[in-house]
Formats: sequence, C-alpha cells, structure tokens
Amino acid sequence: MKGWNGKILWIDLSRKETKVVKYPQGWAKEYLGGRGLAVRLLWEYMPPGADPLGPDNLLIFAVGPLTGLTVPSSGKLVVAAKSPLTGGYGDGNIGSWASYHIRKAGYDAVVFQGASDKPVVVYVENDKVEFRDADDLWGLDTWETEKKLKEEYGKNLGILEIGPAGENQVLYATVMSQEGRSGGRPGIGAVMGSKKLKAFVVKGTKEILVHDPKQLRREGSKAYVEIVKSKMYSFWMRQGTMMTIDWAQEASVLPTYNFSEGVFDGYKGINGYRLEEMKIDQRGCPFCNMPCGNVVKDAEGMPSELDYENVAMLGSNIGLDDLAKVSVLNRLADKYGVDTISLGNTIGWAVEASQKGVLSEKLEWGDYERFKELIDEIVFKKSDLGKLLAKGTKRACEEAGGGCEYTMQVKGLEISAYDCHAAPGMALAFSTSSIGAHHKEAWVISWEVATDRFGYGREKAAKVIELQRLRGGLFESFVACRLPWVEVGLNLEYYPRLLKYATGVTFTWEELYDIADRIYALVRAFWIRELGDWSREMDKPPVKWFKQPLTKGPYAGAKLDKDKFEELLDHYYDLRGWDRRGVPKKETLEKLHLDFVIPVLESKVALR
Ligand code: PTT
Ligand code: SF4
Repeated sequence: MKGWNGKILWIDLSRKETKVVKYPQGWAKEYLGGRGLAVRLLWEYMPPGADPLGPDNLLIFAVGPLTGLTVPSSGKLVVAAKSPLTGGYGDGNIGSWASYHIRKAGYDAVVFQGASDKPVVVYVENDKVEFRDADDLWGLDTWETEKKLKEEYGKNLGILEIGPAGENQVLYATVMSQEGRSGGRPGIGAVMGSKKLKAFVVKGTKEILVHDPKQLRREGSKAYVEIVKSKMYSFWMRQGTMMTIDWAQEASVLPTYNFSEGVFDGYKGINGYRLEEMKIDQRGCPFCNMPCGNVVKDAEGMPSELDYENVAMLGSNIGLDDLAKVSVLNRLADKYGVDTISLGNTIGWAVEASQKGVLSEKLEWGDYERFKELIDEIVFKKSDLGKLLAKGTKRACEEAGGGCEYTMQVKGLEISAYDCHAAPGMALAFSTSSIGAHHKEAWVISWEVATDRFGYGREKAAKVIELQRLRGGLFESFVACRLPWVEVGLNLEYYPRLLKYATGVTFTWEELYDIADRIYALVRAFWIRELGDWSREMDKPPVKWFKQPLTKGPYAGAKLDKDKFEELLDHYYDLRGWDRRGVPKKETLEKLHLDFVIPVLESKVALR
C-alpha cells in the first residue's frame, strides 16, 4: 500500500511493551489519516467512558498521506485523545519534524495506552523503541527539555514534549515542539502528563514510498512556486497571522475584555506593524516556504513566537496593549506548554468575575504583573485561584458558584479569537466545531464579513459545512497545513492531485467530502457515546453574545438573535443529515458506512 505505511506503532506505557498493528487499507481509504484515523482508533480501542486522565485513554500522534512529502507545508501531525477539558473528542494540529520522522520510521500513527509509573521518554528509531527514564527532565520547561534531548540524541530527529502544565495536568495543557509550536488545545498535553510521558523522540531513516514520485515532485514544485508568486506572499512574510489584528479591529471582531467588545482602543500597540518593528527571526514548520512563526524580543529580552490568536487572547481580551508584554505572557505559555487561547479566556473570565463580585480577589484589565503571576499560579497550581483557573472556565464558574453566563466556551473548550456579537455564521462555526469552540474548522468569518454580515440563512449553514469539510475533515486528515490555501490562495485542486500521486488512489471531490462527513459523524458519535446523552444545547454559542450587546465600534448595539440562531442551527442539522438534537440520523450513518456506530448510539439516545 503506497502512500500509507500501513502500520501503527502501539506503545503500552504501563507494561513497557510495544507492538506494530496493521492500518487496514479499507480504513486508509475511508479516513485517510490524521484526525480520521485518530477518531476511528479512539472509537475502536478506547474503552467507552474511559477517564481522560486515566490509563485507558489513548494518546495518538497521527500523520496522513501528504505528511512529510516535499509538498507545501506538509510538516504537520495530529495529536489526539479523549479530552480531559471537555470529556469529548479532542485534538490539535502541530508543526514538527516529528511528523516527517514518524513517516520515515515506517508508521502512520503512534498510539500510547496505559501510563508509566514514573516519568519516561520514549525514543523510536525505525523499528527500535526505547523507554528512557525521565526523572531528570520532569519539571523542566519545553525549551529546556527539547534542548537536553537534542544534546543526547542529536539534531536530525523530531521531538514532541510537555512542560510543567502538562505534568501538572492543567486541563488545557498542550503538546509542544520546536519552541513555538503548540497542538492539542483541549488538554492533550494533560493526557500526555497523566501518562508520565515527558517526551516522544523519533528518528526515521526509511524511504517514504509513494505511488508516483516523479509526478509528485513536479506537482509539489509547481505549488511551491505558486505560493511565492501569490500577491499576498510578501505581506504574509512580513506579518503572518498577525495581520489579522488590524482586520479584526476594522471588522469589529477583535475579542476585547472577555469578548464584551469587538474593538480595542489599544490595538495599534499589538498589531502586525508593531510586530514588524520588534521582529528578530522568522521560523516555521518543515517543508514550508511561507513560515509564519514571527519571533520578537519580549519585554524581558527573550524570544517569543507570535500568532494572531496568542496576541488577541493575551492582549486585547485581557486589556493589554503592549506587544512586548503580551510576548512575555506568550513565551511563558510556550515554555510551560499551555494553550494561549484558553489561558487568555480564563484570565479574561477571572477579571470579569472579580469585577462582578463572583471572585473575592480584585483583578483589573491590563494588569500585566498580576497576569504574569497568575500564569505561574495556574501552571503550578500554586494558589486557590490558580487551581480553579487550571480547570478552564466551565468548571471554574461552576465551582466558584457564579459567572457561568460570561464563560466564553462551547462544550467546555474556550472560544478562539473572534467576537461573534455581529457574526452568526462564525458563532455557528464555533458551536458545531468537532472539539468545542475552535476556529480551525470553519473560519467562515472573513466570508461572512465580506458578504451578508447579519444573515441567518441556509447558505450560511452550507458555507460552514463546506469549510468544515475542507479544513476540519480533509486538511486534518491528509494532514498538511491549510494556510497556503487560506492565506495566499493556493489552488485547492492541487490536493486531490497530490493525493493521487502519493497514494495511487483517485479521489473525486464527492468522495473526499464523504470522507469528511464520515469523520464529522464519527466524531459526533464519539461525543455522544462518551457523554451518554446529547441535546442541541451542546451546540449553542456563549450566552453573552445573545444578551449583552456591543457598546462600541461600528456595530454598537449588535447581538445575536436567539430565535434566528435556532433556525440557523436547524439548517445546519438538516444539511448534515442530523436530527434536531444534533444526533446523526440512522440513514446518514448507513450512507457514510458507519453502521457499526448504530447499536452503540441506540443504547444512548433514540436514533431517528
Ligand atoms: C491551534 C491554536 C492556534 S491556531 C494558535 S495561533 W493560529 C495558538 N497557538 C498557540 C501557541 O503558539 N502557543 C501556545 N502555548 N498555545 C497556542 N494555542 C493556540 O493554538 C499553528 C498554525 C496556526 S497559528 C494556525 S491558525 C493554523 N492551524 C492549523 C490547523 O489547525 N490545521 C492545519 N491542518 N493547519 C494549520 N495551520 C496553521 O497552524 P491546535 P502550530 Mg497548533 C505558539 O494546534 O491545538 O490546533 O490549536 O500548531 O504548529 O503551532 O501551527 O493564528
Ligand atoms: Fe507551519 Fe505556518 Fe508554514 Fe503552516 S504556514 S506550515 S503553520 S510555518
């Protein structure tokens, strides 16, 4: 089977045993890899109802048929598990040399089950697997960990690690790599910590077998050239995702003061032009010719790699208007291995809860020194407030006994950096994303802002689904970075061609969309199986956007309309073939070859 290795490396951390299992060809064609493979494995091999932080959860690192090939931005992999933050399916997409080396070592995925009784590093070199004691690394931050492992094992390999946040099981700890790459927002780093797996080091030297290497090389080169020739390329190379700050301000979607406003008076202090003044380096993922990792010197003279989400969430959303200071908070998040989006949300919620008397401690917007301390308190669970905020906003408000109406989360995962008071389509994208609120699956907002800003029509639901298919279904499963397409306009038609040259399988768009729909329905089924029930309330955006209108900017007075949003959600369910509770219908499951899901779902909810 060319284009896939056909093998999954299975590592039992409790017994320190390993085996290689087959990646069935049928699965490869129906799920591709990455997210598709991860959710199929979780469905099949994780015992239902497993404790996300217990040994039965599976931690999966999965690549796809395009990963690690010389095609644009293919140095990515999916890190997945049952999420300790949400209790449902969780994953993230991380750029790392580990992606390439997993393929070169001969695998399509590495699965960890069980838990080590003491800190461990797993080192894989092709067919060899070693368990290395990691007492000396436990407690180190992600940068120190990677540095030490490179000194020991050499540079030509890939490393995925956790920092103190993962070790301490902060529920939104991430997996980190290469100092500024982070993946697994819904606490995949905490799952890694619960298994006492400090790091995974992988070196592969085998050949990646593809169906037609010559054509693949030719097509890949053409795509690289098209990227460089794009009219967006030079500005992208200057600012990367940070150009979004000015756009978000203008469109009134820049999250401000815990998503109370869409404009921030101090936006010029944190925007892409400010970044350009401070920039000292630019780096990125393997096989990328449009690297977006813009590195600045922060207020403490240290390097910090910035992205739009990080800066909006640790800047405007918590009232901080100085990029040098925002960069310090961002660097701490990277070194500790904690998600900046949930971190900015939890701090934002804490300030609002403090000002509304729910929390006894007095917190102020923009209080940089206090926020810096608070990050330490969260990561090391030092204070009562830190311990509370380490659980994410949904649990924090429940335990604090108030403030749930201004937690900015869906299904327990905090919203990423787009305010939706005046963007119902993006609110739908957040509320129906597979892992909880994340923009990665349907960044519909740029289309929405440019077209029918206040519409709740069927075409909006259709657009959300189209983007979910492409981004959440396909890019996550053939596993390559989507930014060449999204940001510089690389023609989407490259991808089926690249897939064909890599695997020998000709996928039509219809077949690819079926794969994406299958993955979405299986992810939804996994949530229902794990939570034991489902209602459309799970697919609703935060209450604040319905109740508390914007007071500033071009859309002052705007808020979401509750009844119209219900109609939009109905359109979405109808188009997906899901019932009005958000449960896939029996006929939909059959059509998508998910018959094996039916008896399990029938034991949880009546199927329609
Ligand atoms: C992603 C989420 C994002 S999405 C950002 S910035 W973005 C935040 N980055 C964080 C960070 O940095 N440090 C940290 N401690 N926490 C962070 N949390 C946030 O995590 C990232 C890029 C970006 S930058 C984006 S949009 C694209 N995302 C892709 C995706 O999801 N899929 C895909 N096929 N390609 C993508 N390309 C782009 O990758 P999560 P990365 Mg990330 C420092 O992982 O869990 O999905 O959350 O992976 O290698 O850092 O690349 O404006
Ligand atoms: Fe990585 Fe950015 Fe390049 Fe995508 S565009 S592959 S996230 S460096």
